[in-house]
Amino acid sequence: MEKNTRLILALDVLDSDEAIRISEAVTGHVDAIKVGYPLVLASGLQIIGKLAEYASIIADFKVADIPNTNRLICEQVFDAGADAVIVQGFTGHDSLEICVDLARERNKDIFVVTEMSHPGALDLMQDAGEKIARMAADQKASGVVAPATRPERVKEIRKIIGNELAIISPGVGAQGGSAADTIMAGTDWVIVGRKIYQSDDPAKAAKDIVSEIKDVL
Ligand code: BMP
Repeated sequence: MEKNTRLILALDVLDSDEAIRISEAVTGHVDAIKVGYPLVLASGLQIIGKLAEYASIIADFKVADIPNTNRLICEQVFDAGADAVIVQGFTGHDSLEICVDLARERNKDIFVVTEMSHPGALDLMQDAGEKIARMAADQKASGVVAPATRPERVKEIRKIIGNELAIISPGVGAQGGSAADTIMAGTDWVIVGRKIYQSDDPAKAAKDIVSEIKDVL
């Protein structure tokens, strides 16, 4: 994934025509499009290949199973045309390792969820987040997912993983996080969904976020 705009669109719409229309509109303003369960369950796995014409595709399936099942899932998703898969880290080193090995074989990326961006992540996940970040670094994953709603946690996670791994951060806009603050805290890409795809002018919404990012670089 090329680091140009430092913006990833989270495309959680349900209709494939709408997904294609928005993807076309934001081409050049985003470095990747994150596609997850809402769109894939509503419109089929083949949507990944269609959207890959517009940007790199990060498949957000938060894969969280035993190693063999994780491998089967990642194979399907890479075969469908995704450039990267998001996996959970809390399942442990072996479940992660099999995904990272497969991605390496295929020249693809794995991003590992550390601590999530919603308030409930503080109940259980935050305690494990730093350990998961360390594990992702040990296993040489491509990067981690860390919350834009808590830039101070992005800073902590950056200290743990160093500069070899990327950080991608959801939680900007609808969840209250700021793109500029998250970039300044050390994230590589911010992930933005509703603020872009619910806008009357998704291209302008994306452009505005990119200029906010450029202002602090
Ligand atoms: P929005 O900007 O509309 O809040 O979308 C954020 C996107 O990032 C959603 O697809 C959500 O599932 C995802 N996400 C998140 O919000 N927080 C996390 O910790 C991890 C995520 O993948």
